[in-house]
Amino acid sequence: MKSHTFHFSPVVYILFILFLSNRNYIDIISAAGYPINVWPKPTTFEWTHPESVPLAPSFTITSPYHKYLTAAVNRYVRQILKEHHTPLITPSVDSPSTFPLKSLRISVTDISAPLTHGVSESYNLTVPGAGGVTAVMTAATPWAAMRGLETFSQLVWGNPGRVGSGLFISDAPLFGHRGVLLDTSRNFFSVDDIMRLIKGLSMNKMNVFHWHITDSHSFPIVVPSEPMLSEKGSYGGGMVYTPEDVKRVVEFGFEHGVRVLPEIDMPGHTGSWAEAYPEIVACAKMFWWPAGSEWADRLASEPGAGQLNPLNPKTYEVLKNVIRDVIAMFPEPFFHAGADEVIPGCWKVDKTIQTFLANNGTLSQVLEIFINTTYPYIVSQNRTVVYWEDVMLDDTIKVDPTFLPKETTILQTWNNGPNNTKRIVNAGYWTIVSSSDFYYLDCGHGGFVGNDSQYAQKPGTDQGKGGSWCAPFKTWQTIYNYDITYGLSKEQAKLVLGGEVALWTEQADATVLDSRVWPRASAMAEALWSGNVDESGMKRYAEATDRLIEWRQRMVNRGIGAEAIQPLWCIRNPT
Ligand code: CP6
Repeated sequence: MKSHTFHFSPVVYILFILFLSNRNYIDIISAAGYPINVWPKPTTFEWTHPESVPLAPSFTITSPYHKYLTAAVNRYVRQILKEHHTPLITPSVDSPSTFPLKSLRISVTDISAPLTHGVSESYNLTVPGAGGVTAVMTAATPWAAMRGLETFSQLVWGNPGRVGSGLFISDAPLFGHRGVLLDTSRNFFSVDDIMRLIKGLSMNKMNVFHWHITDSHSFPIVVPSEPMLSEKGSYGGGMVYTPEDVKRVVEFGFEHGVRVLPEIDMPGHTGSWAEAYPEIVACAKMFWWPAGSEWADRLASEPGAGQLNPLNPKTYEVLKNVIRDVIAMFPEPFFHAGADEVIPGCWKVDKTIQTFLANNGTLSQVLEIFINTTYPYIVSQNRTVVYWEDVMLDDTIKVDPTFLPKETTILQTWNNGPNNTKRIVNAGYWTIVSSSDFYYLDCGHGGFVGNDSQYAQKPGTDQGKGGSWCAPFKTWQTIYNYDITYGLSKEQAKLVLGGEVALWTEQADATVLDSRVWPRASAMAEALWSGNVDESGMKRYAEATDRLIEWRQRMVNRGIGAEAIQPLWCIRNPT
């Protein structure tokens, strides 16, 4: 016995060392251009002996029945069998095995977990080595199983299909909120465009579609009890979302594990409401950017932006109908009520507000009246309220924090990078990070927005300089490298729910939707899923580059028009 022990110990020891050192094997082979990629990179990916097995033509996936998971399973089986993804580099690691993988068996711990913030997305996936016939996934929830299905689908390539085998993946996200904002007011997007966006989100294991539905430019959602708003305030020509359209989007979201979080921006950014109700909107249709005005350089390019008048009771008649109807259309537990960029200049031109101010009222009080009337109404319908940070941080008009109970308020940050994130969590609020210096996707190459006569009146604007109103363009590396908890303590970082990249659409419509969003949103998707640093704390985007090129290729093949980020030469000549 003793000699046996003596013989085995070094072997076990060496195996253990090999096991430890091989934990990062995927990095090594990936750096060498190994073509099986998973994006976002799983937290743990053990693949000590990279090999592959054929995928049986009769390949099936089994899971417990669940309205949405079962739909996802059926979709993934079809996709996996027909995708035939051709990697940019032919697989160099393969096993001669002809024993096919026949099935993937999914078990779910909590089948009734609802799709909400913080629901577990954690899953384990084992694909057996050659000779095994069944891959096994254990998922915490149906939504976690959808993440695992996506991972499995990315392990398959070729025609006939092969699947990476002899591997174990244990995976869960760092942040629970990983989203994309799309503005459907500045330009209209069809339901098909939106569903394609949601499809892309789920491919990237993102879980929130933040739908910035309304703004000053158009009011595209049909609110059943206030039909005039979209009748008069939409762009017309069928550019509206009916309740049936919304339902299709919401259901599509569930089938993809993506929450659809609606935003009705208020009280600012409401010029479009004035088409139906001019009396509830202050400064509507006022020409924007009058030379020297105090709001001249403040805002995103706007028509008469307009702000709801908090002192007019009629405002709340309309608002309550809108809030109630929209909440009824979106089962999502968060409701985004905007509150960004409320500016003094607009309210100050309104007669009733002028009187209020003349009687020692303040603009902050005007906003407080608004928040105090709408916020409890939203909360009474079981919604957590999301506001833009401006509501509490704005220099000119902000509310006292007592108007914003911490339990039911999330502040979405977009200014001043890590500084404002810190201010928000220091004040004890949850936050979603959409820092405009890192996460705004909208800056394309379209120059300034607006017509020449506006610019002629805007002091200091010189179109001849050829700049862009929102430069610079954010590269995928800028997005990938951003650390949304930068400078926060561990305790403070817990208040950071996650992040959203944002596509404001003054200069984007369906023709560029995919390429503006992808693959840059993929960069955030990975950073918020498994981080942007390797085990030694180094930023890993050099390693990520090859994987992202391959991933972008797969997205393109799946019908997402993701932008090219490198000439093919680079992946054919890996460094
Ligand atoms: N619209 C609304 C916008 C923006 C915001 N809110 C915006 C501001 C600055 C830039 C891009 C977009 N267009 N409603 C800010 C939250 Cl650079």
